[in-house]
Amino acid sequence: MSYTPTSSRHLCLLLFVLAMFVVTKGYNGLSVMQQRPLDPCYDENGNPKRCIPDFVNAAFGIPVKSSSTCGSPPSRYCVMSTGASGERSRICFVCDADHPKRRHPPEFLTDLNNPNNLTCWQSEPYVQHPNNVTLVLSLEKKFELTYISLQFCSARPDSMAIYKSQDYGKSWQPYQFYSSQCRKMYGISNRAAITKQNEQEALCTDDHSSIEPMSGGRIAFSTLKSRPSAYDFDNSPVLQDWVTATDIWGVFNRLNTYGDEEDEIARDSYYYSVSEFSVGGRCKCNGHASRCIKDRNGEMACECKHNTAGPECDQCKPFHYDRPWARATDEDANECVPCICNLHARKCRFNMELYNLSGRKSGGVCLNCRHNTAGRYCHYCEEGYYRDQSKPITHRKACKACECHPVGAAGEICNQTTGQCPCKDGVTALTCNRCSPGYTQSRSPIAPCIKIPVEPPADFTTTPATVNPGCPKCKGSSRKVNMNKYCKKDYAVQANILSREQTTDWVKFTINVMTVYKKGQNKIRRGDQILYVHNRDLTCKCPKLRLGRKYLIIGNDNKNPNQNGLLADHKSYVIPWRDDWNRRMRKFQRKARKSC
Ligand SMILES: [Ca+2]
Repeated sequence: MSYTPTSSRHLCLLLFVLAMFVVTKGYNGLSVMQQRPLDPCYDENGNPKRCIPDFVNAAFGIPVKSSSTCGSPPSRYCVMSTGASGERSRICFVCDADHPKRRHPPEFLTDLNNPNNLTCWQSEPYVQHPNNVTLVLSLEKKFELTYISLQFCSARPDSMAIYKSQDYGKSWQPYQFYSSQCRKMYGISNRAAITKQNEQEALCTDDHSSIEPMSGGRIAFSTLKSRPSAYDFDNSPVLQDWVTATDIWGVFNRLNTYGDEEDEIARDSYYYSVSEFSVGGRCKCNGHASRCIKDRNGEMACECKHNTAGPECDQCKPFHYDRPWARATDEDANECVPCICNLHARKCRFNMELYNLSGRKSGGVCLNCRHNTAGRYCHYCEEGYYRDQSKPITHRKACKACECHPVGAAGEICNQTTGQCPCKDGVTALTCNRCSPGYTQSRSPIAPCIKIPVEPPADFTTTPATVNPGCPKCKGSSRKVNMNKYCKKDYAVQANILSREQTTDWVKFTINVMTVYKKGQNKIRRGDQILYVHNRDLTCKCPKLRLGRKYLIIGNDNKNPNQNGLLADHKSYVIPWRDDWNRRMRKFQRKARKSC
Protein backbone atom coordinates (compact mmCIF):
# COMPACT_ATOMS: atom_id res chain seq x y z
CA MET A 1 0.00 0.00 0.00
CA SER A 2 1.32 3.40 -0.86
CA TYR A 3 1.43 5.95 1.88
CA THR A 4 1.00 9.34 0.32
CA PRO A 5 0.72 12.68 2.10
CA THR A 6 -2.91 12.88 0.92
CA SER A 7 -3.94 9.62 2.56
CA SER A 8 -2.08 10.46 5.76
CA ARG A 9 -3.98 13.72 5.94
CA HIS A 10 -7.24 11.81 5.57
CA LEU A 11 -6.15 9.40 8.26
CA CYS A 12 -5.39 12.25 10.68
CA LEU A 13 -8.78 13.78 9.99
CA LEU A 14 -10.49 10.43 10.52
CA LEU A 15 -8.69 9.86 13.82
CA PHE A 16 -9.67 13.34 14.92
CA VAL A 17 -13.32 12.71 14.09
CA LEU A 18 -13.25 9.36 15.88
CA ALA A 19 -11.60 10.92 18.92
CA MET A 20 -14.25 13.64 18.99
CA PHE A 21 -16.95 11.02 18.72
CA VAL A 22 -15.65 9.06 21.68
CA VAL A 23 -15.09 12.18 23.78
CA THR A 24 -18.54 13.62 23.03
CA LYS A 25 -20.34 10.36 23.72
CA GLY A 26 -18.25 9.80 26.82
CA TYR A 27 -19.07 13.28 28.08
CA ASN A 28 -22.76 12.62 27.64
CA GLY A 29 -22.41 9.52 29.75
CA LEU A 30 -23.53 7.13 27.05
CA SER A 31 -22.62 3.53 27.35
CA VAL A 32 -19.93 1.69 25.48
CA MET A 33 -22.61 -0.14 23.52
CA GLN A 34 -23.62 3.06 21.86
CA GLN A 35 -20.15 3.52 20.48
CA ARG A 36 -20.69 0.38 18.45
CA PRO A 37 -20.57 2.14 15.06
CA LEU A 38 -16.82 1.91 15.54
CA ASP A 39 -17.09 -1.81 14.78
CA PRO A 40 -17.42 -2.09 11.01
CA CYS A 41 -19.17 -5.45 11.40
CA TYR A 42 -22.29 -3.83 12.93
CA ASP A 43 -24.41 -0.87 11.94
CA GLU A 44 -25.41 1.98 14.25
CA ASN A 45 -28.35 -0.08 15.55
CA GLY A 46 -26.16 -3.01 16.41
CA ASN A 47 -27.37 -5.08 13.48
CA PRO A 48 -24.76 -7.25 11.80
CA LYS A 49 -23.45 -6.15 8.44
CA ARG A 50 -20.82 -7.42 6.11
CA CYS A 51 -17.29 -6.38 7.00
CA ILE A 52 -13.96 -7.06 5.33
CA PRO A 53 -10.33 -6.59 6.32
CA ASP A 54 -8.26 -3.88 4.68
CA PHE A 55 -6.76 -4.36 1.27
CA VAL A 56 -3.05 -5.06 1.76
CA ASN A 57 0.09 -6.31 0.08
CA ALA A 58 -0.07 -9.72 1.70
CA ALA A 59 3.50 -10.50 0.68
CA PHE A 60 5.05 -7.53 2.40
CA GLY A 61 7.73 -8.64 4.84
CA ILE A 62 6.93 -12.33 4.31
CA PRO A 63 9.97 -14.52 3.62
CA VAL A 64 10.11 -16.08 0.17
CA LYS A 65 11.80 -19.40 -0.52
CA SER A 66 13.94 -19.37 -3.62
CA SER A 67 15.39 -22.44 -5.35
CA SER A 68 18.33 -20.47 -6.66
CA THR A 69 20.06 -17.38 -5.30
CA CYS A 70 23.37 -16.03 -6.49
CA GLY A 71 26.35 -15.33 -4.19
CA SER A 72 27.18 -18.67 -2.55
CA PRO A 73 29.89 -18.97 -3.71
CA PRO A 74 30.35 -15.46 -5.14
CA SER A 75 29.68 -15.40 -8.87
CA ARG A 76 29.91 -13.02 -11.78
CA TYR A 77 26.89 -11.51 -13.49
CA CYS A 78 26.71 -9.00 -16.26
CA VAL A 79 24.18 -6.29 -16.97
CA MET A 80 23.43 -5.82 -20.62
CA SER A 81 22.44 -2.58 -22.28
CA THR A 82 21.62 -1.72 -25.84
CA GLY A 83 23.11 1.39 -27.38
CA ALA A 84 21.34 3.86 -29.63
CA SER A 85 22.51 2.06 -32.74
CA GLY A 86 21.35 -1.33 -31.36
CA GLU A 87 24.76 -2.58 -30.27
CA ARG A 88 24.81 -4.47 -26.94
CA SER A 89 27.31 -3.76 -24.18
CA ARG A 90 27.80 -5.45 -20.81
CA ILE A 91 29.09 -4.35 -17.43
CA CYS A 92 29.89 -7.15 -15.02
CA PHE A 93 29.55 -7.35 -11.21
CA VAL A 94 30.00 -9.88 -8.45
CA CYS A 95 27.11 -11.36 -6.48
CA ASP A 96 28.41 -12.22 -3.00
CA ALA A 97 25.98 -13.41 -0.35
CA ASP A 98 28.41 -12.40 2.40
CA HIS A 99 28.93 -8.86 1.17
CA PRO A 100 26.33 -6.34 2.39
CA LYS A 101 26.33 -4.38 -0.85
CA ARG A 102 26.73 -7.30 -3.26
CA ARG A 103 24.15 -9.70 -1.98
CA HIS A 104 20.75 -10.39 -3.58
CA PRO A 105 18.84 -12.53 -1.06
CA PRO A 106 15.12 -13.49 -1.34
CA GLU A 107 14.29 -10.98 1.46
CA PHE A 108 14.72 -8.30 -1.20
CA LEU A 109 11.59 -9.63 -2.91
CA THR A 110 9.23 -8.49 -0.18
CA ASP A 111 11.07 -5.63 1.55
CA LEU A 112 9.91 -2.03 1.47
CA ASN A 113 10.01 -1.01 -2.17
CA ASN A 114 11.82 2.25 -2.67
CA PRO A 115 11.87 3.18 -6.37
CA ASN A 116 14.96 5.31 -5.78
CA ASN A 117 16.92 2.52 -4.18
CA LEU A 118 15.75 -0.82 -5.57
CA THR A 119 16.80 -3.99 -3.80
CA CYS A 120 16.76 -7.06 -6.02
CA TRP A 121 16.72 -10.79 -5.44
CA GLN A 122 18.74 -12.55 -8.09
CA SER A 123 19.09 -16.18 -9.19
CA GLU A 124 22.34 -17.90 -10.17
CA PRO A 125 23.22 -17.07 -13.75
CA TYR A 126 21.95 -19.06 -16.67
CA VAL A 127 19.62 -21.62 -15.10
CA GLN A 128 18.04 -22.39 -18.43
CA HIS A 129 15.20 -24.63 -19.56
CA PRO A 130 14.62 -27.48 -18.77
CA ASN A 131 16.01 -26.34 -15.40
CA ASN A 132 13.94 -23.77 -13.63
CA VAL A 133 13.99 -21.35 -10.73
CA THR A 134 11.12 -21.21 -8.28
CA LEU A 135 9.90 -18.76 -5.68
CA VAL A 136 7.45 -19.84 -2.96
CA LEU A 137 5.55 -17.34 -0.87
CA SER A 138 3.57 -18.72 2.09
CA LEU A 139 0.93 -16.35 3.41
CA GLU A 140 0.10 -18.81 6.23
CA LYS A 141 -3.53 -17.79 6.01
CA LYS A 142 -6.19 -17.84 3.34
CA PHE A 143 -6.33 -14.60 1.42
CA GLU A 144 -8.58 -13.44 -1.36
CA LEU A 145 -6.19 -12.15 -3.98
CA THR A 146 -6.78 -9.37 -6.45
CA TYR A 147 -3.38 -9.42 -8.11
CA ILE A 148 0.08 -10.96 -8.07
CA SER A 149 2.83 -8.70 -9.34
CA LEU A 150 6.53 -9.16 -10.09
CA GLN A 151 8.77 -6.21 -10.84
CA PHE A 152 11.92 -7.38 -12.62
CA CYS A 153 15.46 -6.08 -12.33
CA SER A 154 16.43 -8.43 -15.13
CA ALA A 155 14.60 -9.04 -18.35
CA ARG A 156 11.29 -10.81 -17.90
CA PRO A 157 11.31 -14.60 -18.42
CA ASP A 158 10.34 -16.10 -21.74
CA SER A 159 8.14 -18.55 -19.90
CA MET A 160 6.87 -18.50 -16.40
CA ALA A 161 4.01 -20.05 -14.44
CA ILE A 162 2.15 -19.03 -11.33
CA TYR A 163 0.55 -21.68 -9.16
CA LYS A 164 -1.48 -21.30 -6.02
CA SER A 165 -2.25 -23.51 -3.07
CA GLN A 166 -5.32 -23.37 -0.86
CA ASP A 167 -4.03 -25.91 1.63
CA TYR A 168 -0.74 -24.45 2.79
CA GLY A 169 1.35 -26.05 0.05
CA LYS A 170 -0.03 -29.60 0.11
CA SER A 171 -1.50 -29.29 -3.36
CA TRP A 172 -1.10 -26.78 -6.13
CA GLN A 173 -3.20 -25.57 -8.98
CA PRO A 174 -2.20 -23.51 -12.02
CA TYR A 175 -3.10 -19.85 -11.75
CA GLN A 176 -1.57 -18.20 -14.81
CA PHE A 177 1.04 -18.86 -17.51
CA TYR A 178 3.20 -16.43 -19.47
CA SER A 179 5.08 -17.66 -22.47
CA SER A 180 6.05 -16.75 -26.01
CA GLN A 181 5.08 -20.36 -26.83
CA CYS A 182 2.07 -21.16 -24.67
CA ARG A 183 1.17 -24.44 -26.34
CA LYS A 184 4.69 -25.78 -26.54
CA MET A 185 5.63 -24.87 -22.96
CA TYR A 186 2.36 -25.42 -21.13
CA GLY A 187 0.02 -27.15 -23.57
CA ILE A 188 -2.46 -24.29 -23.45
CA SER A 189 -3.52 -22.13 -26.35
CA ASN A 190 -2.49 -18.53 -26.24
CA ARG A 191 -5.07 -16.05 -24.94
CA ALA A 192 -8.00 -18.48 -24.72
CA ALA A 193 -11.40 -16.98 -24.09
CA ILE A 194 -12.90 -17.31 -20.62
CA THR A 195 -16.57 -18.18 -20.37
CA LYS A 196 -18.80 -18.84 -17.37
CA GLN A 197 -17.98 -22.52 -17.83
CA ASN A 198 -14.21 -22.23 -17.36
CA GLU A 199 -13.79 -19.35 -14.99
CA GLN A 200 -11.61 -21.43 -12.74
CA GLU A 201 -9.03 -22.28 -15.38
CA ALA A 202 -5.54 -20.90 -15.72
CA LEU A 203 -4.80 -19.10 -18.96
CA CYS A 204 -1.65 -18.48 -20.91
CA THR A 205 -0.65 -15.27 -22.62
CA ASP A 206 2.35 -14.16 -24.63
CA ASP A 207 2.05 -10.64 -23.25
CA HIS A 208 5.08 -9.62 -21.22
CA SER A 209 7.28 -12.33 -22.71
CA SER A 210 9.52 -10.13 -24.79
CA ILE A 211 13.18 -9.68 -23.78
CA GLU A 212 12.64 -5.92 -23.77
CA PRO A 213 12.87 -4.03 -21.52
CA MET A 214 16.14 -5.43 -20.24
CA SER A 215 15.24 -4.15 -16.77
CA GLY A 216 12.22 -2.74 -14.91
CA GLY A 217 9.55 -4.77 -16.68
CA ARG A 218 6.55 -5.96 -14.70
CA ILE A 219 4.32 -9.00 -14.81
CA ALA A 220 1.01 -8.43 -13.10
CA PHE A 221 -1.68 -11.10 -12.91
CA SER A 222 -5.11 -9.79 -12.12
CA THR A 223 -7.10 -12.72 -10.70
CA LEU A 224 -10.53 -11.56 -11.81
CA LYS A 225 -9.68 -9.79 -15.04
CA SER A 226 -12.04 -10.76 -17.89
CA ARG A 227 -13.73 -13.46 -15.83
CA PRO A 228 -17.48 -13.01 -16.49
CA SER A 229 -18.76 -13.48 -12.94
CA ALA A 230 -16.37 -10.88 -11.52
CA TYR A 231 -19.26 -8.41 -11.56
CA ASP A 232 -21.35 -10.74 -9.46
CA PHE A 233 -18.58 -11.90 -7.19
CA ASP A 234 -20.86 -12.16 -4.12
CA ASN A 235 -22.90 -14.82 -5.84
CA SER A 236 -20.09 -16.72 -7.49
CA PRO A 237 -18.67 -19.47 -5.25
CA VAL A 238 -16.47 -20.46 -8.19
CA LEU A 239 -14.68 -17.14 -8.28
CA GLN A 240 -14.65 -16.82 -4.51
CA ASP A 241 -12.71 -20.05 -4.56
CA TRP A 242 -10.61 -18.96 -7.51
CA VAL A 243 -9.22 -15.94 -5.71
CA THR A 244 -8.52 -17.87 -2.50
CA ALA A 245 -4.92 -18.87 -1.80
CA THR A 246 -2.60 -19.61 1.09
CA ASP A 247 0.61 -19.93 -0.96
CA ILE A 248 1.93 -18.64 -4.26
CA TRP A 249 4.49 -20.53 -6.32
CA GLY A 250 6.25 -18.74 -9.14
CA VAL A 251 8.16 -20.91 -11.60
CA PHE A 252 10.58 -19.32 -14.07
CA ASN A 253 10.83 -21.95 -16.81
CA ARG A 254 12.75 -20.28 -19.57
CA LEU A 255 15.13 -17.34 -19.81
CA ASN A 256 14.82 -14.80 -22.55
CA THR A 257 18.04 -14.63 -24.58
CA TYR A 258 19.39 -13.16 -27.75
CA GLY A 259 20.65 -16.60 -28.78
CA ASP A 260 24.28 -15.78 -27.94
CA GLU A 261 24.60 -18.10 -24.93
CA GLU A 262 27.73 -19.82 -26.33
CA ASP A 263 29.61 -16.74 -25.20
CA GLU A 264 30.42 -17.07 -21.49
CA ILE A 265 30.03 -13.36 -20.78
CA ALA A 266 26.73 -13.35 -22.63
CA ARG A 267 25.61 -16.36 -20.60
CA ASP A 268 26.36 -14.49 -17.36
CA SER A 269 23.89 -11.84 -18.56
CA TYR A 270 20.99 -14.25 -18.40
CA TYR A 271 19.41 -14.75 -14.96
CA TYR A 272 16.21 -13.93 -13.13
CA SER A 273 16.13 -10.90 -10.89
CA VAL A 274 13.11 -9.39 -9.15
CA SER A 275 12.88 -6.23 -7.06
CA GLU A 276 9.35 -6.68 -5.79
CA PHE A 277 7.04 -9.65 -5.36
CA SER A 278 3.72 -8.27 -4.23
CA VAL A 279 0.34 -9.91 -3.67
CA GLY A 280 -2.65 -7.61 -3.39
CA GLY A 281 -5.64 -8.89 -1.49
CA ARG A 282 -7.54 -9.16 1.72
CA CYS A 283 -7.32 -11.60 4.55
CA LYS A 284 -10.17 -14.04 3.79
CA CYS A 285 -12.87 -13.77 6.43
CA ASN A 286 -16.01 -14.35 4.36
CA GLY A 287 -17.45 -10.97 5.29
CA HIS A 288 -17.48 -11.73 9.01
CA ALA A 289 -14.37 -9.90 10.23
CA SER A 290 -12.78 -6.53 9.69
CA ARG A 291 -9.27 -7.61 10.54
CA CYS A 292 -6.90 -10.51 10.95
CA ILE A 293 -4.81 -10.91 14.07
CA LYS A 294 -2.47 -13.49 15.52
CA ASP A 295 -4.41 -16.06 17.50
CA ARG A 296 -3.31 -17.81 20.69
CA ASN A 297 -1.05 -20.14 18.73
CA GLY A 298 0.64 -17.21 17.04
CA GLU A 299 -1.13 -17.96 13.76
CA MET A 300 -2.92 -15.39 11.67
CA ALA A 301 -6.68 -15.68 11.98
CA CYS A 302 -9.72 -13.54 11.35
CA GLU A 303 -11.19 -11.71 14.32
CA CYS A 304 -14.58 -13.26 13.70
CA LYS A 305 -17.88 -11.51 14.41
CA HIS A 306 -21.50 -12.45 13.64
CA ASN A 307 -21.19 -15.56 15.88
CA THR A 308 -18.77 -17.16 13.45
CA ALA A 309 -15.54 -19.00 14.12
CA GLY A 310 -12.61 -20.64 12.38
CA PRO A 311 -9.51 -19.13 10.79
CA GLU A 312 -11.64 -17.71 7.96
CA CYS A 313 -14.87 -17.27 9.98
CA ASP A 314 -15.93 -20.15 7.80
CA GLN A 315 -18.17 -21.84 10.33
CA CYS A 316 -20.61 -20.96 13.04
CA LYS A 317 -19.27 -20.80 16.54
CA PRO A 318 -20.35 -23.52 18.97
CA PHE A 319 -24.05 -23.57 19.87
CA HIS A 320 -24.87 -21.23 16.95
CA TYR A 321 -26.11 -23.84 14.52
CA ASP A 322 -29.75 -22.93 14.04
CA ARG A 323 -29.07 -21.69 10.50
CA PRO A 324 -26.47 -22.92 8.05
CA TRP A 325 -23.27 -20.96 7.86
CA ALA A 326 -23.06 -18.56 4.92
CA ARG A 327 -20.74 -15.89 3.65
CA ALA A 328 -21.90 -12.37 4.39
CA THR A 329 -23.19 -10.40 1.43
CA ASP A 330 -24.10 -6.79 0.93
CA GLU A 331 -27.77 -7.57 1.50
CA ASP A 332 -27.44 -10.07 4.35
CA ALA A 333 -24.70 -10.46 6.92
CA ASN A 334 -25.83 -14.11 7.35
CA GLU A 335 -25.13 -13.99 11.03
CA CYS A 336 -25.00 -17.36 12.78
CA VAL A 337 -27.90 -17.84 15.18
CA PRO A 338 -27.82 -19.67 18.50
CA CYS A 339 -29.84 -22.86 18.89
CA ILE A 340 -33.07 -22.60 20.85
CA CYS A 341 -32.66 -24.98 23.77
CA ASN A 342 -34.63 -23.19 26.48
CA LEU A 343 -31.53 -23.03 28.69
CA HIS A 344 -31.46 -26.82 29.01
CA ALA A 345 -28.59 -27.70 26.61
CA ARG A 346 -25.10 -26.43 25.92
CA LYS A 347 -24.61 -28.26 22.65
CA CYS A 348 -26.53 -28.55 19.44
CA ARG A 349 -26.08 -29.54 15.83
CA PHE A 350 -27.48 -28.41 12.52
CA ASN A 351 -29.89 -30.60 10.55
CA MET A 352 -30.49 -29.56 6.94
CA GLU A 353 -33.62 -31.67 6.58
CA LEU A 354 -35.32 -30.04 9.58
CA TYR A 355 -34.13 -26.65 8.38
CA ASN A 356 -35.78 -27.14 5.00
CA LEU A 357 -38.93 -28.48 6.65
CA SER A 358 -39.14 -25.35 8.80
CA GLY A 359 -39.17 -23.19 5.69
CA ARG A 360 -35.47 -22.40 6.10
CA LYS A 361 -35.92 -20.83 9.50
CA SER A 362 -34.56 -23.22 12.11
CA GLY A 363 -32.35 -26.29 11.76
CA GLY A 364 -30.79 -26.54 15.22
CA VAL A 365 -31.16 -29.74 17.21
CA CYS A 366 -30.25 -29.52 20.89
CA LEU A 367 -28.00 -32.25 22.26
CA ASN A 368 -28.05 -33.69 25.78
CA CYS A 369 -31.05 -31.78 27.09
CA ARG A 370 -30.75 -31.45 30.85
CA HIS A 371 -33.25 -30.90 33.68
CA ASN A 372 -35.36 -33.88 32.50
CA THR A 373 -36.31 -32.16 29.25
CA ALA A 374 -36.32 -33.66 25.78
CA GLY A 375 -36.99 -32.76 22.17
CA ARG A 376 -35.00 -30.87 19.55
CA TYR A 377 -35.51 -27.62 21.48
CA CYS A 378 -35.52 -29.27 24.95
CA HIS A 379 -39.08 -28.01 24.91
CA TYR A 380 -40.96 -30.87 26.52
CA CYS A 381 -40.43 -33.24 29.41
CA GLU A 382 -38.70 -36.55 29.07
CA GLU A 383 -40.40 -39.87 29.80
CA GLY A 384 -41.37 -40.14 33.44
CA TYR A 385 -41.70 -36.37 33.84
CA TYR A 386 -44.40 -33.81 33.11
CA ARG A 387 -44.64 -30.05 32.64
CA ASP A 388 -45.12 -27.99 35.75
CA GLN A 389 -47.31 -25.33 34.18
CA SER A 390 -46.59 -22.90 36.99
CA LYS A 391 -43.00 -22.52 35.74
CA PRO A 392 -41.73 -21.33 32.38
CA ILE A 393 -40.19 -23.98 30.12
CA THR A 394 -36.79 -22.33 30.60
CA HIS A 395 -36.95 -23.00 34.35
CA ARG A 396 -34.64 -25.67 35.77
CA LYS A 397 -37.65 -27.31 37.40
CA ALA A 398 -40.05 -26.98 34.49
CA CYS A 399 -40.39 -30.76 34.44
CA LYS A 400 -41.63 -32.69 37.47
CA ALA A 401 -41.35 -36.42 38.08
CA CYS A 402 -44.57 -38.36 37.48
CA GLU A 403 -46.37 -39.16 40.73
CA CYS A 404 -48.22 -42.30 39.65
CA HIS A 405 -49.82 -44.28 42.51
CA PRO A 406 -47.96 -47.57 42.95
CA VAL A 407 -51.20 -49.57 43.14
CA GLY A 408 -53.72 -47.48 41.21
CA ALA A 409 -51.53 -46.76 38.16
CA ALA A 410 -50.77 -49.27 35.44
CA GLY A 411 -47.26 -47.79 34.96
CA GLU A 412 -44.86 -45.11 36.16
CA ILE A 413 -44.85 -43.02 32.99
CA CYS A 414 -47.34 -40.17 32.96
CA ASN A 415 -48.39 -37.95 30.08
CA GLN A 416 -45.45 -35.59 29.48
CA THR A 417 -47.72 -32.58 29.13
CA THR A 418 -50.55 -33.17 31.59
CA GLY A 419 -48.98 -35.50 34.13
CA GLN A 420 -51.89 -37.95 33.75
CA CYS A 421 -50.83 -41.40 34.89
CA PRO A 422 -52.18 -44.53 33.16
CA CYS A 423 -54.83 -45.82 35.56
CA LYS A 424 -55.97 -49.39 36.04
CA ASP A 425 -59.60 -50.27 35.28
CA GLY A 426 -61.97 -48.51 37.61
CA VAL A 427 -59.27 -46.10 38.87
CA THR A 428 -59.23 -42.38 38.19
CA ALA A 429 -57.53 -39.04 39.06
CA LEU A 430 -54.19 -37.56 37.83
CA THR A 431 -52.09 -39.91 39.94
CA CYS A 432 -54.66 -42.80 39.85
CA ASN A 433 -55.35 -42.62 43.57
CA ARG A 434 -59.17 -42.81 43.51
CA CYS A 435 -61.85 -45.24 42.37
CA SER A 436 -64.00 -44.17 39.44
CA PRO A 437 -67.70 -43.54 40.05
CA GLY A 438 -69.49 -46.89 40.22
CA TYR A 439 -66.37 -48.61 41.58
CA THR A 440 -65.35 -49.38 45.07
CA GLN A 441 -62.04 -50.09 46.66
CA SER A 442 -60.90 -53.66 47.00
CA ARG A 443 -57.92 -55.15 48.74
CA SER A 444 -56.48 -56.59 45.54
CA PRO A 445 -53.35 -54.84 44.23
CA ILE A 446 -54.22 -56.16 40.76
CA ALA A 447 -57.73 -54.73 40.67
CA PRO A 448 -57.72 -52.06 43.36
CA CYS A 449 -61.15 -50.81 42.36
CA ILE A 450 -64.01 -53.16 41.51
CA LYS A 451 -67.39 -52.46 40.08
CA ILE A 452 -70.11 -52.04 42.68
CA PRO A 453 -72.25 -55.14 42.03
CA VAL A 454 -75.78 -54.81 40.68
CA GLU A 455 -76.47 -58.57 40.61
CA PRO A 456 -75.71 -60.76 43.60
CA PRO A 457 -71.98 -61.15 43.49
CA ALA A 458 -70.15 -64.36 43.02
CA ASP A 459 -69.49 -64.93 46.67
CA PHE A 460 -71.31 -65.37 49.99
CA THR A 461 -73.00 -62.01 49.97
CA THR A 462 -76.41 -60.90 48.91
CA THR A 463 -77.85 -57.50 48.52
CA PRO A 464 -79.76 -56.39 51.57
CA ALA A 465 -83.44 -57.07 51.16
CA THR A 466 -85.77 -54.14 51.07
CA VAL A 467 -86.94 -54.00 54.58
CA ASN A 468 -90.25 -52.94 56.06
CA PRO A 469 -90.13 -50.49 58.88
CA GLY A 470 -90.09 -52.27 62.20
CA CYS A 471 -88.31 -55.31 60.76
CA PRO A 472 -85.23 -56.45 62.65
CA LYS A 473 -81.92 -55.99 60.98
CA CYS A 474 -81.46 -58.90 58.59
CA LYS A 475 -77.99 -59.98 59.58
CA GLY A 476 -78.04 -63.41 58.12
CA SER A 477 -78.76 -62.68 54.53
CA SER A 478 -76.37 -59.77 53.93
CA ARG A 479 -73.13 -60.95 55.40
CA LYS A 480 -70.35 -63.06 54.18
CA VAL A 481 -70.12 -66.45 55.72
CA ASN A 482 -66.78 -67.08 57.28
CA MET A 483 -65.37 -69.74 59.50
CA ASN A 484 -66.24 -67.88 62.66
CA LYS A 485 -69.89 -67.56 61.69
CA TYR A 486 -69.98 -71.14 60.51
CA CYS A 487 -68.78 -72.26 63.90
CA LYS A 488 -71.33 -70.16 65.79
CA LYS A 489 -74.25 -71.77 64.00
CA ASP A 490 -75.60 -75.23 64.85
CA TYR A 491 -76.44 -76.61 61.44
CA ALA A 492 -75.62 -76.06 57.78
CA VAL A 493 -77.43 -77.69 54.88
CA GLN A 494 -78.05 -77.38 51.22
CA ALA A 495 -81.76 -77.76 50.54
CA ASN A 496 -84.41 -77.46 47.88
CA ILE A 497 -87.62 -75.64 48.85
CA LEU A 498 -90.52 -77.91 47.83
CA SER A 499 -93.74 -76.47 49.32
CA ARG A 500 -95.13 -74.19 52.00
CA GLU A 501 -98.00 -74.46 54.47
CA GLN A 502 -99.36 -71.49 56.41
CA THR A 503 -100.32 -71.86 60.10
CA THR A 504 -101.26 -69.11 62.54
CA ASP A 505 -97.81 -67.87 63.48
CA TRP A 506 -95.54 -70.07 61.39
CA VAL A 507 -94.98 -71.13 57.86
CA LYS A 508 -94.00 -74.73 57.45
CA PHE A 509 -91.74 -75.29 54.40
CA THR A 510 -91.19 -78.80 53.16
CA ILE A 511 -87.58 -78.88 52.05
CA ASN A 512 -85.42 -81.61 50.53
CA VAL A 513 -82.06 -81.61 52.27
CA MET A 514 -79.49 -82.57 49.68
CA THR A 515 -76.29 -82.15 51.67
CA VAL A 516 -75.69 -81.87 55.38
CA TYR A 517 -72.52 -80.01 56.31
CA LYS A 518 -73.31 -79.62 59.96
CA LYS A 519 -76.01 -81.65 61.78
CA GLY A 520 -76.61 -79.75 65.03
CA GLN A 521 -78.53 -81.14 68.04
CA ASN A 522 -81.48 -81.95 65.77
CA LYS A 523 -79.32 -84.48 63.93
CA ILE A 524 -80.48 -83.40 60.51
CA ARG A 525 -80.46 -86.01 57.82
CA ARG A 526 -80.66 -85.88 54.08
CA GLY A 527 -84.13 -86.13 52.57
CA ASP A 528 -87.44 -84.27 53.10
CA GLN A 529 -87.71 -82.21 56.25
CA ILE A 530 -89.87 -79.44 57.69
CA LEU A 531 -88.39 -75.98 57.99
CA TYR A 532 -90.21 -73.61 60.34
CA VAL A 533 -90.04 -69.90 59.69
CA HIS A 534 -91.98 -67.38 61.77
CA ASN A 535 -94.50 -65.24 59.90
CA ARG A 536 -92.91 -62.08 61.26
CA ASP A 537 -89.53 -62.98 59.74
CA LEU A 538 -91.00 -63.90 56.41
CA THR A 539 -92.90 -60.61 56.23
CA CYS A 540 -89.58 -58.86 56.74
CA LYS A 541 -88.10 -61.10 54.01
CA CYS A 542 -85.54 -62.32 56.45
CA PRO A 543 -85.11 -64.98 55.38
CA LYS A 544 -86.49 -64.78 51.89
CA LEU A 545 -87.43 -68.14 50.46
CA ARG A 546 -88.92 -69.04 47.12
CA LEU A 547 -90.35 -72.34 46.11
CA GLY A 548 -88.35 -74.49 43.75
CA ARG A 549 -85.06 -72.80 44.62
CA LYS A 550 -82.01 -74.21 46.30
CA TYR A 551 -80.53 -72.50 49.30
CA LEU A 552 -77.64 -72.75 51.64
CA ILE A 553 -79.23 -72.57 55.04
CA ILE A 554 -77.15 -72.07 58.12
CA GLY A 555 -79.01 -71.71 61.41
CA ASN A 556 -79.42 -72.67 65.02
CA ASP A 557 -81.13 -75.70 66.52
CA ASN A 558 -84.90 -75.57 66.81
CA LYS A 559 -85.54 -75.72 70.58
CA ASN A 560 -89.33 -75.54 70.28
CA PRO A 561 -90.60 -78.96 71.63
CA ASN A 562 -93.80 -78.61 69.55
CA GLN A 563 -91.92 -78.44 66.31
CA ASN A 564 -90.22 -81.46 64.72
CA GLY A 565 -88.04 -79.81 62.10
CA LEU A 566 -85.50 -77.13 61.33
CA LEU A 567 -85.80 -73.51 62.22
CA ALA A 568 -84.74 -70.49 60.15
CA ASP A 569 -85.08 -66.95 61.46
CA HIS A 570 -83.70 -63.49 60.85
CA LYS A 571 -80.40 -64.57 62.37
CA SER A 572 -79.94 -67.47 59.95
CA TYR A 573 -78.00 -67.35 56.74
CA VAL A 574 -80.29 -68.24 53.89
CA ILE A 575 -78.49 -67.70 50.64
CA PRO A 576 -79.41 -68.83 47.14
CA TRP A 577 -77.26 -71.82 46.36
CA ARG A 578 -74.43 -71.89 43.87
CA ASP A 579 -72.82 -75.17 42.93
CA ASP A 580 -69.28 -73.91 43.29
CA TRP A 581 -69.87 -73.41 47.00
CA ASN A 582 -69.83 -77.09 47.72
CA ARG A 583 -66.05 -77.22 47.87
CA ARG A 584 -65.87 -74.29 50.23
CA MET A 585 -68.51 -75.74 52.47
CA ARG A 586 -66.63 -79.01 52.60
CA LYS A 587 -63.58 -77.07 53.65
CA PHE A 588 -65.51 -75.40 56.45
CA GLN A 589 -66.76 -78.80 57.43
CA ARG A 590 -63.25 -80.23 57.72
CA LYS A 591 -61.87 -77.25 59.52
CA ALA A 592 -64.78 -77.14 61.93
CA ARG A 593 -63.68 -80.42 63.51
CA LYS A 594 -60.49 -78.80 64.70
CA SER A 595 -61.14 -75.14 65.19
CA CYS A 596 -64.81 -74.71 66.10
CA1 LIG B 1 13.10 -5.07 -3.23
